[in-house]
Amino acid sequence: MADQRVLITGAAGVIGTLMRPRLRREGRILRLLDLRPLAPAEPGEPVEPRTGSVTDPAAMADACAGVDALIHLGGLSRENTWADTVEVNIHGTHTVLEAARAAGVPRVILASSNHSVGFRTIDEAGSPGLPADSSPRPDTYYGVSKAAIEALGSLYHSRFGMDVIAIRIGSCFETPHPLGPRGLITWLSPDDGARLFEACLSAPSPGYRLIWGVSKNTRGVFSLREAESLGYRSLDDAEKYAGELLGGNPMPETPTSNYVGGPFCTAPLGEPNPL
Ligand code: 15L
Repeated sequence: MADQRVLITGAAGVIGTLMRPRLRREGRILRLLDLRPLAPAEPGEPVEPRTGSVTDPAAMADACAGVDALIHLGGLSRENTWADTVEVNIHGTHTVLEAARAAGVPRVILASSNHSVGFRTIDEAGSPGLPADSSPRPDTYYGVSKAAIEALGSLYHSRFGMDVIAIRIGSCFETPHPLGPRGLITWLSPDDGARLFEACLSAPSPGYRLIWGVSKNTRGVFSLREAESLGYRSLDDAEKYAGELLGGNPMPETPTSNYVGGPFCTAPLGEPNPL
């Protein structure tokens, strides 16, 4: 059987770097695209490095040739100017989907974000958690761009029959620490991230899906049912870091702690920030 070829855009970014070793499989070639330099291939690592931008149709056409599935992580990962956000995230995702369609790539997995619904509240979550298809309530221009890419994915499924799964990713870092105690709610462990991407790659005929990308965190407020229906099983829980993150104190209450998007909800619109 021919090798499976999976293209990852934004492969040198935070999630791309965490996923690269974890998505390595016998019989799979990872084609890695980024503007930035990629770490060199390890001996025997089946990768095909490509340099290019997700906004460049020629680079995307080249990257999509012969690909069985595409994981689109490339783009701006936090707040930026409206112009840059539209260009890189919305126009970029359109360019990616268009290249995938033209090349006959049957399945695309899009990195959306919790910030497409950042103004939804933890209070409204209920059981089994905030539905994965809650309508958009973006908290930033960045969040608007993520809602737009979900819509683009839906369009490409409905018009062209492509399988498209948009993942509303929580906080995917090695540990939940980078954004403080909020990570106890939003963490997607890298190993769970890989389990989720594997489920998205292998689920038979998923059509268009919108799912949460989070671990089964004790303090989680997100429904995992939709991801589980694709075969995802989370094995991690941010709670093991609660002692370090809270030092025995309750979760701090801040003006934004009831919002899914946390501090993004008050960050100045259109200004790059370190969140
Ligand atoms: C995101 O969408 C960002 O890409 C990431 O840097 C984190 O800030 C994450 O959300 C989060 O909400 O923790």
